[in-house]
Amino acid sequence: MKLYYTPGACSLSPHIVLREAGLPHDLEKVDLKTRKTETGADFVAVNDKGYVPVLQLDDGQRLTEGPAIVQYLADLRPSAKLLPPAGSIERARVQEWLNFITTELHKGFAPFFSADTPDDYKPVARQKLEGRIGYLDRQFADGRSYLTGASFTVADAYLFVVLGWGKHIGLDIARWPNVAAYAARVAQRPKVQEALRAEGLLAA
Ligand SMILES: N[C@@H](CCC(=O)N[C@@H](CS)C(=O)NCC(=O)O)C(=O)O
Repeated sequence: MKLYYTPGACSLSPHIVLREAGLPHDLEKVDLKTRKTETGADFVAVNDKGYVPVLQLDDGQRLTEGPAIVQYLADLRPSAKLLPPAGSIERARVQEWLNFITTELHKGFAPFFSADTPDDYKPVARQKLEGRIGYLDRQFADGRSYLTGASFTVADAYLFVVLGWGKHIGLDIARWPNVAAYAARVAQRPKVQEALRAEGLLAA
């Protein structure tokens, strides 16, 4: 399997999941500005949508959309317990979080990364995003270690990555102590550190 990724982008989520699941993989870095990969390949020919992540399977098929990729990966290695069994309410809870992260948080950050966003929309977008992070903070107030309880799941990999973008837009997550403690906890996981190092985001 090969993951097309850009350092620190949402592709870091499946990257963490690959390592947490112990799945052998290759990585190919993508420059989102030039749309070229590190081998000089045209990334748009890899994914016509033009964005990471892309998971290329050994038979050549390509899977896109982060939430779909992480569930696929977790199901390849059930023993890693990154996702409860299909059909269970626990599985639906993880999917509930994945959907929240992708629509309310990931895309909540998107206006700040786009040069086309009108300046007068930014305070509106920021207020909405801050409200969503406040909701997260209230959820973690019950002392849970991870989003759905005591176990790390694929949703935690995704949330950790998205929270890391706060620093790029002047949003200090220390304002939400439970969320900040959670992010620090995930950052300590050996496989998370391994992924960060492999993307050049943490000193070797
Ligand atoms: N719906 C996609 C969105 C992926 C996405 O937003 N990728 C960003 C990086 S975090 C990207 O590659 N953006 C470049 C672009 O859209 O041109 C998913 O959930 O995987």
